[in-house]
Amino acid sequence: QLTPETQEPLLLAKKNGLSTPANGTQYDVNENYDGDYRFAPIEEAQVSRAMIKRYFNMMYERAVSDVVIVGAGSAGLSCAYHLAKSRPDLKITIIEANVAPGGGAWLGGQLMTPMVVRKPADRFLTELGVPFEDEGAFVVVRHAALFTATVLSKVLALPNVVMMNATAVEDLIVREDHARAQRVAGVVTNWTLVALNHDTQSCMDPNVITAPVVISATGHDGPMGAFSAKRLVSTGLLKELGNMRGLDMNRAEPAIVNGTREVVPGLIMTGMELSEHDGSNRMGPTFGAMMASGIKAAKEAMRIFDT
Ligand code: AHZ
Repeated sequence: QLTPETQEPLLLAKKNGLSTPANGTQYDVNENYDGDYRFAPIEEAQVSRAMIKRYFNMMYERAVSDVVIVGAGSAGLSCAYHLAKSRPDLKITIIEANVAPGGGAWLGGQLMTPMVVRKPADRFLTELGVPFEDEGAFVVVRHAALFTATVLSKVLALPNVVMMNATAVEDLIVREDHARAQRVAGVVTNWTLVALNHDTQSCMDPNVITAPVVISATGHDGPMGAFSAKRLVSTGLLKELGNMRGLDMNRAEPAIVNGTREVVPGLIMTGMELSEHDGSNRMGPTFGAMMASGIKAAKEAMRIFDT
């Protein structure tokens, strides 16, 4: 049956002397690489609508989410994987400012490819099926991108997860609960290209997504990093930033994992953003704490939903 959507391209095609077969038609296709490769025909507008319909339906549906994860670096993605697998009933929406998700986890340290993961966080690699070399106290993944690409592909394949990349969280929704206490109740988003241009254009208002749980995983301070930690200070919900301290792998990794928590009602913080919030050390190029902190953040979110 022709819907207006399928009918219109047909009319258009006829007018232009082209013929676009309706859905269900047997197409004259040919997967022949010797000079006769033939694609099924298409109207350009069908491509636009195939994307627009799905993307805007997704935005419509996810305007009310159960969990928003801000930032798809190693901590945010580890969190998303554990949470989405453990709670398939939760609508998990990931907002990533960059076009490419993955944060700093496409490389190890100093732009070198191997990724070091201290034990026992290697168990997460085993769960994902990422191969590694065992060096005793730690393991090494041949290429950091092998971890990032694997966790990213597994997260995106989960039916309860959606990701909007090239989209920045530029504010938090902060409401008063019955006891007049402040709680984070969602995020304010904009296309990143817009978020970066508020000083050059007037009135480019954002969009909102409400969620009872927001998990912030925006990394340490940088052009966009430590977003929620900094916003908590400017909204008066946090007195001051702790500021990330110098490198000490042995202190930094357990501090990040054990410090992963709901820092303000409705807002869980994970990964290196916590070092800015709490004033803990950085660990440099060891990624076990990012994975374990992400998993802990997922457990914190489940605890909130269970109480
Ligand atoms: O683009 C950012 C990145 O992908 C994204 N992000 C930041 N601000 C955002 C915003 N809205 C949406 N306002 C935003 N997305 O957050 C992601 C952060 O990833 P990351 O790799 O920077 O942080 P992480 O905590 O997952 O991993 C940190 C890895 C580090 S840093 C470090 C050190 O400096 O010593 N050591 C390790 C292991």
